[in-house]
This record gives sequence, C-alpha cells and structure tokens, in this order.
Amino acid sequence: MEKTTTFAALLPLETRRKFIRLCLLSPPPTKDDDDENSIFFSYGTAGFRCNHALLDAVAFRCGFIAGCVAAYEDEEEGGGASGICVTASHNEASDNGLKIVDGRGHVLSERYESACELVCNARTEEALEKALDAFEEKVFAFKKEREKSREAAVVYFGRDTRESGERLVERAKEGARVLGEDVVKICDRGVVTTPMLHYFVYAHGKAVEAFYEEEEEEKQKKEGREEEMDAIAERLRVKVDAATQELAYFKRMAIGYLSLIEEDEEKKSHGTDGDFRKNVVEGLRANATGLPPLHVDCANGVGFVAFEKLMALFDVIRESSSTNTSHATTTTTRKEIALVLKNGPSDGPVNLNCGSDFVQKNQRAPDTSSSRLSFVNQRCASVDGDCDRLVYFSIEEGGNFLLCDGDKLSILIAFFLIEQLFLAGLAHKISLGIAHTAYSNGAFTKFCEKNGVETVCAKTGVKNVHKAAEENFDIGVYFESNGHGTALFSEETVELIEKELVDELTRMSVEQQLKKEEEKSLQSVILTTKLKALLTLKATIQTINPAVGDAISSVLLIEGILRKKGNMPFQEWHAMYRDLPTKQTKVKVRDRTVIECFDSERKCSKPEGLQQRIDEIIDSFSSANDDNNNKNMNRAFVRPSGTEDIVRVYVEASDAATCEAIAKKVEDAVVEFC
Ligand code: 16G
Ligand code: MG
Repeated sequence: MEKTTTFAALLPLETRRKFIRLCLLSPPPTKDDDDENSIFFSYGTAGFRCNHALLDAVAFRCGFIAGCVAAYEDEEEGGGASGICVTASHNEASDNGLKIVDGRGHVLSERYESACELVCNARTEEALEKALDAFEEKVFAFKKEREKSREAAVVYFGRDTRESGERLVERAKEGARVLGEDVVKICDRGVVTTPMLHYFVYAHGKAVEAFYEEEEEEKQKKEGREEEMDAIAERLRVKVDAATQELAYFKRMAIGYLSLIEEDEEKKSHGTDGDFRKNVVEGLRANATGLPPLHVDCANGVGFVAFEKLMALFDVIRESSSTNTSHATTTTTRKEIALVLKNGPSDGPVNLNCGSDFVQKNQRAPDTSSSRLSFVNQRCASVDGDCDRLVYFSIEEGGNFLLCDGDKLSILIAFFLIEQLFLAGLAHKISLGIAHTAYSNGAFTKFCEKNGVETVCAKTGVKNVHKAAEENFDIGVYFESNGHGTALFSEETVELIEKELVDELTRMSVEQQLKKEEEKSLQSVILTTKLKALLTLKATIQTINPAVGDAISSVLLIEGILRKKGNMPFQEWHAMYRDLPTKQTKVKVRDRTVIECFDSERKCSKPEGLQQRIDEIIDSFSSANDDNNNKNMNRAFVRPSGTEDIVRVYVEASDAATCEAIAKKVEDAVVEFC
C-alpha cells in the first residue's frame, strides 16, 4: 500500500504538544529517584507488566496509544475502535499490566511494539518527539486520509479484580482524552475478563460493518443532508452499543452452547427416534449417566464474577422457556450445565495458591483455605486471574492428580471437529490442524502423528500460536500447554459451512414436498446426518469467542463436546494418551537476553556452546539399555522468559527421576554459560 500522509499530519500539532507536555509532567519512575537509573518498561509477551506502583505513566501513555490506534489506524488494519485491558493475568496481586487490543479485537499487532516501548520509556521532550515520529514511521505507514465523516472512534476499557485496576484505568483514560472527545470516545466496561474486552472491540467492528452493509444505499441517498446523517449516526450508535454489552457476549455463547447440546436433549425426549440418531451418528456408548457438575477454580479473580453472570443468564433462559413451552417439566428441572464456582475475589488475593498457572505448573489442586479439600473426587477446571487460560483436572480416590492441560483440550476439540467435518462431508474441503508450542508434551505430538492430525510448533505466546493456527489451517485449533487457546475458523470456512447448511435445508425441503403424507412426520424429525453435523459446526462457531482464546467460552465448548460424546467421563478423556513426566524450573541469571533461540525455541544458538552442552547432557542420560524409542524421548530446552527476569528450563523424560536429574544439570549449564 502506498504511503500518502504522515502521522504528524494526522495527529494535530496541538494534540502532540499537549501529550508531550503531560508526559513531561509525570514521567515514568526511576530507581532511587535518580534519572540516570531509569527503569526500562519492556513490551513483554503480552504488553507491559510489573508492580502496579510503577505503571501510572505507562498507563497514561498506553491510553494515548490506544486512542491513536482507534482514531487514526485504517479500519482494515485494526482501527475504528481499540481496547485497553488493565490486568496482570496469572501474576501476583501486587502486579498489574496493560494490554492493548486492536480494532479487530486481537492483541495489538507486533509491528507496533517497538514504538510502544519508545513512547512508554521516553523521559525528555526530545525522546518523546522521536517516539512519536517512530509512530509515524511504523504505525501509520499504511494510513491514507482519515474520512471526515467518520464517527468518533471508541476506546474500550476493562480491568480485572486487582485493587490497583481502577486507578490505572483512570490514568489510561486520561491518556486517551488528550485526543479530544470529538476524536475518541471512552467506554469503560468496568471489571471484565480479558477475553470479554477483546470481544467488545471485535463486536464494535462487526456491528459497524454490518450497519454500513445494510444502510449503504440509504446513506448514499441522504448524503450531505445534515439532520439525516445525524439520525444515521444515532442509529449506528444504538446498534454498536447493544452489540458491545456484556449481555450480547454472554448470549452469543450461551445460545451457541444450547444449540450444541440440543440434539442430546431431543434424544432424551424422543425415545426410539433418539436411539436411532445415537446409533447412526455417534456409535453406541453404554452407561451415559450424565456428567457430574464441574467445579471451577476461578483463581480468586474476575472469572468468578463472569461465570456467575453466565449462570444467571442460563437461569433466565430456562425460566422463559418453561413459561413459553408446554414441556415445562423437562425444561425447568433440567440443568443444561452445572458449575460449582470456587475461589472468587473475596476468597483471597488473586492467583494465590490457586488458578490455572498454579495447578498446571505444580501439578496439584488449588490450595486455598476455602477450597483445599473441596476438589477431591470431583471433575474440576481452573482458570487464571483474567480468565483467558483453562485447564481441567481431577484427583482420584487415592490422591492421584490427573491434568488435562492445553494439549488435551486441543486433542478433544480437534477430534470432535474432524468427526463433524467427516459427517458433514466437508473433510476434503476444509483443512484442520493443531498449533502448539515447545512446551507441548512429546506424548501429545506423537499421539497426533499416530492419528494423522497435522501439527505445527510455534514460539511461546498467544500471538505466535494464534498466527501459526491462522496461517496453516482452515480450522486451526491451538492451545499452549498452560491453557491459552481456542479454535480459529477462517472466514471462508464459516461461509462454506453456512452455504452448505442452506443448500442442505433446501434439498431437504424439496424432498419433503415430494414425499407422501404418511412419511412426512418421520422425515421431519429425522434430520440427516449431514444436516446435524452442519448444525453442530455452526453451534461450535457460535460457542467460541471469535476474538481471542477465552476460558468461559472454552468451558462451554468442552462441556458441550463431552455431553455430545455421550457424557464422556474425565478419566476417559485423560487416558487418550499418557503424558511423559516433565519438569519446569526457573534460573536467575545476570542477563537473560544473552540467550537466543531458534526452531520455535526448542534450541538455542547463543550463548555459544550452551546447546552443545544440553545435547551432551541428554545423550549422557540415554544408556545402552534404552531402546531407540526411549532414547528419543528425553529432551530439554531453555528460553528467556518474556514476562519475568529469569530463564526457563523445560525437561521431558521417560521417568520423573531422570527429569529431575537432567533439569539440575541443565540449570547448572545455564548458570555457567549466562
Ligand atoms: C504470557 C502470554 C502466554 C505465554 C506466557 C509465557 C498472552 C496473552 N500471554 O502470559 O501466552 O505462554 O506469557 O510467559 O500472550 P514466559 O515468556 O514468561 O514464559
Ligand atoms: Mg491470562
């Protein structure tokens, strides 16, 4: 695309001056109040994150950046709206952070990162001028002319339950306000999960798009007539407002989930016909006695609040359907989903001894005073402090801990979708695969290979795995082992599924008209296998948060799939393959950035000699007695963390003791080389 104008020309000089003046009034903090000793704020794996007390200036500047993205970025490149999430996810309660969301509802594109860093670290007028120029160079390079007629852009704000959140949201709003209210409107959505905020921004863009598609003709007719334009702008505002409310978010997912499990409910109420479908579509599964409730560890965080709202919506739907239908008894007594919520914001500091990070890294149940024993012998799930990670777990009778991490979420979702694609007759038209990171268990990749499911390995971080899933497959399922992830459907795939659905319905209705009266009633209840699979795929798409991986949406999807798989017990899901023992440790070094990785972080090229040492350590643990399989099983890698000032060590081996021993040696090597 041709560069036609510059940032300076877009951002009024007055605004630029005002921003610089305000930045100089409250500069980022230094260590010991010494200007020489400034703290560097780095744009980490997922935005700026550190102790909350250091973040005021960064919040102000991020607010301004988000305002610029919404106001001046091309809509196709992610302008028109943007978002700021104030959260430090799974970090301790005293930390906080800023994540910027672009107009498509995705994390801010990587090309902005260095400019964001410059803006957030600049301490002098000169540095601020330079930082803003960097924006001109990198950020707005694609921008053409800003349309005069465009309504004010919107920045959405949201925060998790951390105490410092309210203050930092206010700072960020001040930053956005520098642009002026006629340029950027502020929309504070209060305490919400990170994926909810992503969804609001996504829904904003979609609502605007749909509105203009509908109104294009009308708008053209009325072009130039002030009062008509005002009326259009007001109608648009109302539509966008409705689409970006919490209720719209919860409704989308709840209705998606109810459609997903619908046929099972029919099965229950339609006797023999239900049996017929069960046989044809899913194969026989004995003893489907219903799933026990899911106990959800909400990390003492915002997930608790959000799940409560979801459950309240299910109650409303249930009540209204019971007053509207004659099958009152079946609908009122039935719980479509049973969740027992644990570890809410009032139970303790966010993430302390609970949450998905604690559960996945320590391989044990949450250990808060309010929940210590309540997870034993239950089917459980755990989310993180901002509710974008999810893992499932269970503790067996004898205390044995079973984890279904991101890998197993991927497998369950991918296998389910593959099955539906086959039933819908679309398997040859739509490619499906899994994207994962180096942290995925070797047993997982082997299992995928054995079952003919394609996989790609990407670097750590949602943005990398998301991209890999998007670029490699029509349906890209991706999860990091830590539970971040989702299933991405390309736009063409969604269109294809919808088109096939319409075609199938048309075909059926034509056939129906040709059928004799007596055959009709049976025909009308027995939906064809293909139609059912298409409806299932459509419901799956609706259940998934289209903007970003979302623990709430993933719980609904997994619960839906387990129900559709004849109430598949947790143990059966867990036993699909057996994880190899792993060990993850952290090493504190002087400068972690001396480590440089390649091969999706499975190997390192710097410092020189470190990779060779790791290889030697691995070799020294494969004895002559090992068969080839065992030899290849052990692996280890090191990478600098993107969220903490440490080096992470990962080891996988055929048994736990070997894991420990290798980890120890690799740690020593890291200390020696770094
Ligand atoms: C952040 C990332 C997560 C990644 C983790 C790695 C997002 C939303 N979150 O939490 O994807 O796995 O960092 O942390 O991108 P590390 O670099 O410290 O190992
Ligand atoms: Mg998180």
